[in-house]
Amino acid sequence: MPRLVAVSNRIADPRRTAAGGLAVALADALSASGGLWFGTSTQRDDRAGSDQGGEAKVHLQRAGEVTLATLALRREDHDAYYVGYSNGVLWPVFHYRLDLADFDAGDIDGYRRVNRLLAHKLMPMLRADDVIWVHDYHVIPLAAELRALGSTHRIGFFLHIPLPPPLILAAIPQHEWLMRSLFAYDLVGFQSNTDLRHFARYVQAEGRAEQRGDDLFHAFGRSVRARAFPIGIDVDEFASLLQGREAQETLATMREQYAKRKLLVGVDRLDYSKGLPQRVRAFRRLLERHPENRMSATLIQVASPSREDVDAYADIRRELEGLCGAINGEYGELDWMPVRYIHRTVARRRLPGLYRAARVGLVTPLRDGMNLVAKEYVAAQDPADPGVLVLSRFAGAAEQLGDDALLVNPYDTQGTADAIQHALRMPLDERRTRHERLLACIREHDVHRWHRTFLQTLTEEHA
Ligand code: ADQ
Repeated sequence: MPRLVAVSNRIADPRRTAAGGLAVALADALSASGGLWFGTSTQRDDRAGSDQGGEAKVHLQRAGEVTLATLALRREDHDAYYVGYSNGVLWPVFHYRLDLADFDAGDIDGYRRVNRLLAHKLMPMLRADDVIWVHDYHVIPLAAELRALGSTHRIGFFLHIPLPPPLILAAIPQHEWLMRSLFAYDLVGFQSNTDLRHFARYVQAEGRAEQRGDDLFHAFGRSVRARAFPIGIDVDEFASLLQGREAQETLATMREQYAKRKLLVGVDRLDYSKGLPQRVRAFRRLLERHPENRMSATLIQVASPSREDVDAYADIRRELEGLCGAINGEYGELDWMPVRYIHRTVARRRLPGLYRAARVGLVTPLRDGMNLVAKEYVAAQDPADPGVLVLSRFAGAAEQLGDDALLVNPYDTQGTADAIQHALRMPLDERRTRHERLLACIREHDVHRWHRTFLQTLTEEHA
């Protein structure tokens, strides 16, 4: 079996359960074949050269069968590549938020420079038959940089976030260069069929690509295979976390504290793509229009701090805090607060207990590549008395779970409030039937299948 080399902006120790979605998924794939995981470090090193690498040294660490390799960037490079271009341009535009993008001409140079640097540092660590799997929007041009250094490896790319329609993508001044970079890969994977269709439309219109067969695109003198590979979770790992001490403690505490209430839960990174203010407004509308929920329905919203060095994130935090304070002020009683807002990361071992205690799981992003919280919520429910998933139609997960979750348009406050009311009132039989189908779906499309099918398709290319 060839060695797997995974590349992503951040890496994590696969032996720790603290890590979230991507980390869990990659750890699983890497431990199957043994491998190398390469990314940038959280440390800054101002002596490190840029571009070709200068003095910068890769730090190596063993973690079981996996070698973790990290590179410290200069502050200036990190700011341009990560804060500036990746999170100031690509993240908002790929989530359809042109209004939040900051097209600072300088940042693209830093983005290119860091990708070139990563390629220069990775190249000497590669063996001839390695298979390389590159992850996410921070490192789109990595394969092109590796090819420029002579790499003939099989290289695949997976985009964890959505790909917007061509006219939105075209707002990025360097859109053509970015999309052309994808043709340096052998296989490009998207979360959903919607994203794949956007890719096909873009390359046909802007790159005059020819589509050969279902998933083979030819443009810019190269061919690339593109497909949807919806990411999943490790359902059994999640179920075993639920049996653990921390999850059981959390479940018991929640049940005791909220014995007479109905809990709704939201768990997100504090990000403007997650639709948090819209969610809280819908909850407020629920209390306003359906007053029987007062003194009962209680929303626990956990929002972990994220990218606090990007301005738009400070704005969303202020807005959310203001809304939660207002709703508690308006509807709260001495013995009941409608919203508990927690600006923190909950330990992964506790999460299943929190999900299980909640009658309704609220996953209402304005746009999301997939959204693993939706799947985790389903995995944590008691099949005999399960909660109901209220899911945004704009999450990638809606393509798979849309028939049995209650789908909402998060911009529609009244519609979302009505769906929450429906969820709170749903009879047991219907909850069971819906949950059974949702669970079967997330089991079938779990994380093992995700990496197995991606890597099989990538290696078949050259068989
Ligand atoms: P994210 O935007 O981070 O991921 P998501 O898919 O929801 O979103 O995954 C988040 C992970 O972090 C989940 O495992 C969740 O349990 C955990 N998490 C989130 N908030 C937390 C909190 N407050 N406390 C503790 N844990 C928390 C990106 C894309 C998604 C895509 C994933 C995987 O934006 O669309 O589904 O990658 O491809």
